[in-house]
Amino acid sequence: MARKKIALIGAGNIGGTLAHLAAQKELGDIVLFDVAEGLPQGKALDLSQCGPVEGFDAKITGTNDYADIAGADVIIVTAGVARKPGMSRDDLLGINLKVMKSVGEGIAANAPDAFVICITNPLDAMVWALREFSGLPHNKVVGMAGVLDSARFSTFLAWEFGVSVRDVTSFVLGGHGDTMVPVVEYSTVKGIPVPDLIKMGKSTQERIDAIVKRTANGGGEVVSLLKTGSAFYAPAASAIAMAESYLGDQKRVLPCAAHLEGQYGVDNLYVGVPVVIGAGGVEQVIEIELNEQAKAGLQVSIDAVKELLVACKGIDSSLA
Ligand code: A3D
Repeated sequence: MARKKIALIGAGNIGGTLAHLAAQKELGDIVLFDVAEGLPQGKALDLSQCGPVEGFDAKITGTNDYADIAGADVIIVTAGVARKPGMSRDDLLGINLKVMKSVGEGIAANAPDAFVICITNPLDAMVWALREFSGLPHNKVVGMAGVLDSARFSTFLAWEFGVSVRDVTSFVLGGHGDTMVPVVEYSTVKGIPVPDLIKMGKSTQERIDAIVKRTANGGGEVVSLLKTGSAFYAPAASAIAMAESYLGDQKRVLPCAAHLEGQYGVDNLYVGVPVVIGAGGVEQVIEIELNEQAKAGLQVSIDAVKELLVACKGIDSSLA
């Protein structure tokens, strides 16, 4: 069987970490693409030299030419500018929209059969624009945010309850941003819902509320500590989980920014919801029942995403 090909568009902090993880897991051969000359080539050379030490077989190349992504099975997009302290994800909109245009065109011309995972912020708008610019089927273009946001939520819950992260399951819905909706009712420790754990005296509503708030500000907390960029280890690990589910037809249930066509009362918008990822790309969107508070939270989130799309259409008339 031919080796799979993973193309990484953007060879910055997340791109480099993605390449390392994909090589360690031997997901396939890896092409790192970036507009910066020398950056993808240098990282590819450095990472190739991890191979003999770590014992992985993966060909890693760096390029500034879209022709080299031809035939990619999975493409993960991190191209663009990351947040600096004091900058909101939405400030990035204008800059990264232009980047999505060039990336979308590069993918359409060279790898139209790929499964594309977008990470570039503001996520819900950029994944929508990337799909528009690339013209790929909606089920083959998806945004990474929910896996990361729920990983943050799960981490804090595991710390709170003093249990292994392996036994924590959590769900975060909605847009990636301050309006995300961590759903406490569907978050469990080994199947025991968090509200039941509160009743059992294992935590308090106030402490869980603080964790929900910390989760929604999870990206900002890392940005303010790093000062020179945004999180990259956990974002890369999250996108790799999505890529593995596609490549291995694992049919994992993962919260992702997926294209909604009527589900959750939303049409033609990318919003974070639980989906099944398998060989067919996004194979199912799972519509879970939400309580009134979560519904209202999701609506705020949807409205924020809608506003971003209006702004995108204002910047690039081809999207209108
Ligand atoms: P960074 O290390 O700056 O890497 C971005 C790379 O993109 C740089 O190497 C640039 O040279 C390159 N680039 C810029 N323009 C282009 C272009 N037109 N074509 C190809 N490459 C280009 O950033 P990063 O890796 O830390 O973050 C990448 C993106 O992910 C940013 O937009 C972040 O805001 C976003 N991000 C999203 C999440 C989510 O959960 C959604 C989390 C963390 C970061």
